[in-house]
Amino acid sequence: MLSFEDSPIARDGKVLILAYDHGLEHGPVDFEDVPETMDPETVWDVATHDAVSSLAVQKGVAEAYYPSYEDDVNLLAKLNGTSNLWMGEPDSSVNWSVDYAAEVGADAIGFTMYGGSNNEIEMAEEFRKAQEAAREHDLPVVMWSYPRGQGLKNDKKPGTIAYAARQALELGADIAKVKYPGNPDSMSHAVNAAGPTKVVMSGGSKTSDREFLSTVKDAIDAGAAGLAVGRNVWQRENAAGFLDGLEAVIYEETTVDEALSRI
Ligand code: FBP
Repeated sequence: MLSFEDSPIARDGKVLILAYDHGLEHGPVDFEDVPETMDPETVWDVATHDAVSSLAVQKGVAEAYYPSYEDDVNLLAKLNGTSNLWMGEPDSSVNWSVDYAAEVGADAIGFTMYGGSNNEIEMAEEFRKAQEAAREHDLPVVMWSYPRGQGLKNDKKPGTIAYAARQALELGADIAKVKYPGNPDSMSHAVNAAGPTKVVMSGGSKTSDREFLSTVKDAIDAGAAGLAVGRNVWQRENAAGFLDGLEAVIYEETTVDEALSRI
């Protein structure tokens, strides 16, 4: 099994996953702030920044663009995903197999798990197939570990986030992508709960430069291995500059003021 440190999606033991599966998960509305981001090429170009250790996309976007970027971008194949048009209990269809993702050139796979959903059992069984196939291809496995569903009132409660991180370890993910639980102590608890599974903070909707960098800094100081972020990067006009700031906070562990000065 490939160790996390040796995997192509890690840089100095840290990760910055740029997420761009929003066209499926949320729809084109997410591209309205910076209309050029409707064109996937704009975000693939952003992903060539040194700070980005992989780009997470769905199958169609990978097929259409990865061949032109294979030398400059590490591909994280987001295997499952659902549109926002779906109104049922949280669920996610598996849209490509690990074998096919490997054929396209994936360096890692990503899989959403909605713990607590009425569909959790089926999702865990689908994850099992993907995780075991990923092991055969030596591809790291990133779980978008998002407890949600009719039984969960608050999906950012510290205990829920720690459970999400632990669920990722128990089911065999190498990296757990979790929502920030609101403070460093709770993030640290989630990191401890995940044991050898690395924990990364999920981005969320766009906030100010300082607020976002401060939260990332808190998460890193609490032991997170990095960040999986979409809107907080490519919904900024100066996405490359903001990545300079994130690079400072994540890989160099600078202060927020120093990171802000790099933007
Ligand atoms: P953001 O940083 O923009 O939140 O992206 C991370 C991500 O997990 C995406 O991969 C995904 O499309 C989106 O968030 C899902 O958001 P949610 O399900 O919370 O609406």
